[in-house]
Amino acid sequence: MSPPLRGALVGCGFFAVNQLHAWRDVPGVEIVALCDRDIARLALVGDQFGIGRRYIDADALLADGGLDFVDIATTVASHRPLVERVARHRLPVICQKPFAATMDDARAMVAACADAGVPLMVHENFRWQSPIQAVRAVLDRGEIGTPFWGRVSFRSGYDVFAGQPYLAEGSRFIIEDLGIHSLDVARYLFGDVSGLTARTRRVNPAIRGEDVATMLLDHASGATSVVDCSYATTLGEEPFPQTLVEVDGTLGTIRLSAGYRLTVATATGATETDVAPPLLPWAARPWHNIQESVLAIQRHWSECLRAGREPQTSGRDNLKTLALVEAAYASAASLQRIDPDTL
Ligand code: NAD
Ligand code: 89V
Repeated sequence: MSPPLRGALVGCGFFAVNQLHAWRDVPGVEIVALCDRDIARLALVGDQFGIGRRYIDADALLADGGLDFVDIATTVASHRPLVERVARHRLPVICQKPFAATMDDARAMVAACADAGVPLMVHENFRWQSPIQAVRAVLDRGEIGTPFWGRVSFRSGYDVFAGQPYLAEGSRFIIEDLGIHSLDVARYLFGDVSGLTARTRRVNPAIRGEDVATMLLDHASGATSVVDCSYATTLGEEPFPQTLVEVDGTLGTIRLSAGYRLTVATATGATETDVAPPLLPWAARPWHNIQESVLAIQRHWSECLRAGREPQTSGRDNLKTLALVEAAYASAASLQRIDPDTL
């Protein structure tokens, strides 16, 4: 059996705890070191997971070596300096979403890792949620023929600011933080995008950025999709953090509805399946859907690293998702349709 892959995790905040739990469940991977500039957070998380090698500075972590990859779970402002530093040490690297605040920063990180000859994966996990995988499996089996229309929808009134207070502070909010996942799911299900039109609104007066976005995507395949997201939507039953999906194809339809119900309808009838994600032992509702996808993407990373394969959401691939985020903001500002390839 090959020796375990030794990883270091940089950024021990709110979400990193999920990543650390998930790494414990990925066979052949061991997180051997932690880094956070907040010494109290470093101690808390280090003690929780029994990880002794602890650093407040990523340079010191990298200088000490003994690593096979680095997993960056900090917020966006630190992504470029950290990824570039890891690339200088010629180590494979994972970077949380949003990959970058600008396309220039994202391209620079992709180039740094390519020049160093190391793999780079963006932790874009929503496509790895088992209900989304179930939708993709129906498409791949050709059951509904060729998709010509779709909708990827995330509408909620959940208080995300309690766990992630920084989300209330930026001039950009829902597209950059959550819509980025929905746009990636739309790419995953319907393919790359040739044009995007968006409208945004801020409903919650206590935050700076937009909390509602509606986007119309022209896919290169000829399909059209609507990607809509809101954190200003009060519903009878709070669906957070479910992504709902509708697909109309030439031979039938798919509906991924609230409560993780998947309905596939064709000329021969309709079937309804429960595609609820499992509740992992360390997971907690309602986050278990996201938590399971963290395990799935990290398992994918370890398999790709060992096999020398490019991960699905490599830095190179994620440039296309990030371009949709930029296109959405540009379209909302100009009220024009934007071709993401021009950004
Ligand atoms: P957080 O603020 O709770 O944690 C970030 C941690 O990184 C903090 O402890 C901070 O001290 C540390 N840090 C920042 N810069 C550093 C640096 N240069 N060196 C060392 N430590 C540094 O943030 P969070 O809510 O955990 O979010 C982290 C990232 O995860 C964000 O990019 C967020 O968008 C993303 N996120 C992803 C998902 C998902 O499903 N993929 C869900 C939630 C958050
Ligand atoms: O998944 C995320 O990126 C989170 C949340 C679901 C709260 O938007 O920030």
